[in-house]
Amino acid sequence: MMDRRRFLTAAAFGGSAIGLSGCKILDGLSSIDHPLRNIMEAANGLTYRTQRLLGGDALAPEFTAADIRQGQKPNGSINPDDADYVDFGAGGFANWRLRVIGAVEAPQEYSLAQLQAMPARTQITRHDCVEGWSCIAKWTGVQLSRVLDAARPKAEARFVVFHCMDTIERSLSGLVKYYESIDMRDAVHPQTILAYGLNDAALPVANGAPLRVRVERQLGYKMAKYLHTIELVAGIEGFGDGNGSYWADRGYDWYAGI
Ligand SMILES: Nc1nc2c(c(=O)[nH]1)N[C@H]1C(S)=C(S)[C@@H](COP(=O)(O)O)O[C@H]1N2
Ligand SMILES: [Mo]
Repeated sequence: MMDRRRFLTAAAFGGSAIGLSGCKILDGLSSIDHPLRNIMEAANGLTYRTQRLLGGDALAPEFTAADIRQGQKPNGSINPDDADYVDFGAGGFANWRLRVIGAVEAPQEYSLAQLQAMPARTQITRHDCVEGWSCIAKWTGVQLSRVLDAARPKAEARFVVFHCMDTIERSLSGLVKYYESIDMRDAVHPQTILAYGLNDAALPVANGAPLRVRVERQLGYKMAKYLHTIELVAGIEGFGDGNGSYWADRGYDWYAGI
């Protein structure tokens, strides 16, 4: 299969119509994605649809321990002062639970120890922040697909919403908690993990303790930290300002493919 970046380059140079008309020229090829149309129009539909057209399951590059040059640079919220978070942290996260709810047959609740007892996946990957920096780090966690399987998603489940404990914004209109969402394709991707370990140690508070998601084929802001609930939904318009993520609500692409 053709490398995705090369395909995108070829697509971009293959016809000026693509460049001029945005992603419209691909519309006829992506009728299977029809229910997602509104989201894709609002997001960067070219990369989203191109990746799905190509199968959507390519792996992000993985590196070796020698490629880890520094600790994972913390960004965004790095020390939540939300009361529930502070309480969980003070207790070593023993009382913290991850809830799996929404369009599922069997809602679940996990302690950190229960997640750590599930089969683990470790991967050394590069984190690319939209601000322009990258870090290679070693992440350990449980594949999201295992957690979703246990909850038995209903047929209508199309997206996974990640609810976080940190207040990312305090404005006149109130407090805003960080949230994110991905589609089921990325959710069941083998490298999409719920990480509790970073560089062979427990995930630090600054990087999202006790649990954060890794979505290795997208930009850093998709990788929600400080998780407390995973919600399966048919549509993402019911959260925040309706764009599927804290940063998408502020103008960034919902689909942040790299
Ligand atoms: N809950 C939560 N998740 C978040 C953020 C945040 O502020 N709050 N920032 C995002 C951004 S922009 C980036 S680059 C990464 C940073 O992860 P790190 O602190 O482990 O480097 O987390 C993402 N996930
Ligand atoms: Mo970021």
